[in-house]
Amino acid sequence: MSAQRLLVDIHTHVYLPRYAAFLRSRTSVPRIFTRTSPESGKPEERLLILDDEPSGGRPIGAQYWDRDEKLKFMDRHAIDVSVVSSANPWLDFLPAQTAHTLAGELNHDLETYCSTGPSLQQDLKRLYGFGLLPLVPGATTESLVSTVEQIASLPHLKGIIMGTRGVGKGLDDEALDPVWAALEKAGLVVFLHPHYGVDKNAWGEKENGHVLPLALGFPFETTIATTRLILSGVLDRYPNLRVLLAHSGGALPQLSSRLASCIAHDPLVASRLKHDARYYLGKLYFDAVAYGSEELGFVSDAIGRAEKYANAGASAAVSSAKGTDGTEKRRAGAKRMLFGTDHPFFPPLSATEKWKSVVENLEAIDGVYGWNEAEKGAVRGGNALALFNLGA
Ligand code: 5CU
Repeated sequence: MSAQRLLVDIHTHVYLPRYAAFLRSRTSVPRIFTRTSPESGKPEERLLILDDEPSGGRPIGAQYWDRDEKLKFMDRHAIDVSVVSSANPWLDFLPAQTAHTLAGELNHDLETYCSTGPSLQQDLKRLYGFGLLPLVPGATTESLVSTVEQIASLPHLKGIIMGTRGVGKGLDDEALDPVWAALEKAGLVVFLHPHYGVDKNAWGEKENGHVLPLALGFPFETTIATTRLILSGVLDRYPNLRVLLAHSGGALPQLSSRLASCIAHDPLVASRLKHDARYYLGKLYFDAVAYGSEELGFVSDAIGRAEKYANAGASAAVSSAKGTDGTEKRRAGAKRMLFGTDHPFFPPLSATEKWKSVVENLEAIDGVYGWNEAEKGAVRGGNALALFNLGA
């Protein structure tokens, strides 16, 4: 099949068997525990990962760890290639030495998961992966950098997935500079993914299940973490660092002009950045896990206009676009957007042939006004092949 027609899922998770076993050994969140099902009276496993999740947790099964289940899901949705990442909360909750050891083991496990899996064609496997770094308070630079080097040496691992806490002080912590430098040098893609959300009781008290934390809390967390990354100048210091944002960058595209304006009015940061804040959106990559065509179109607009803010200092006014009409910007922005599913999260509530979450994300790509077949194909798979340097 022509590379341009491949469907590549870059947002798809696993709890590797070693990690799932580790969660089973725990008595506090995050954990997997067994209870007697109130419906069937039989034993069933449950997953508890989010703070404040109801104590019964949620169902968990083989689709979270079994590679055959991942491949079946891919086949059912005509997904050719998946770049698989460990699901949250990664190693965040562990002491530094345990996190270091487990990261090394899980990276090897993921390499085996991918390398011993099927191939699509001679030079292209069906599975690639994002490794894990021991990003926890107390992690040494040596531990982090040596794990970057380990991942870089594993041929099927193409990046790392990380949360928003860094080593406890967020992503604008200078202690991470050697890590950004090592990732940039190794050419590994950083997949930035949320876990903590925002306070469940913010502005109200009614119980809404997982809706507020997942629909808003997760993307708001990504928005803040990425903004901190931008404000701290990381993207200026490491211009070749490739960062992929989960859930289409949350609210960052929508808020980026407001961000630029606030920077321009604040002496603390006005002279710190080389560019207007909007420029940095054009340095980032965004998954297309937004479930709506209008949202994808808007995100691509915000990415596609970034170039016009190049070299405009944070406080400089930018008055005119550089000769692109709206559709051209939208099409340019599509080069940095990549299809994803969030599997095995968001399973359908009742049996269906295809998962609504997948169908919606594909339909969203298909329906973006102004994207032609080239852009749609690129978002479905071509951009991923280029970003991760997959295939011929
Ligand atoms: O449903 C959820 O909690 C999640 C999660 O934890 N991580 C994720 O990537 N998607 C959904």
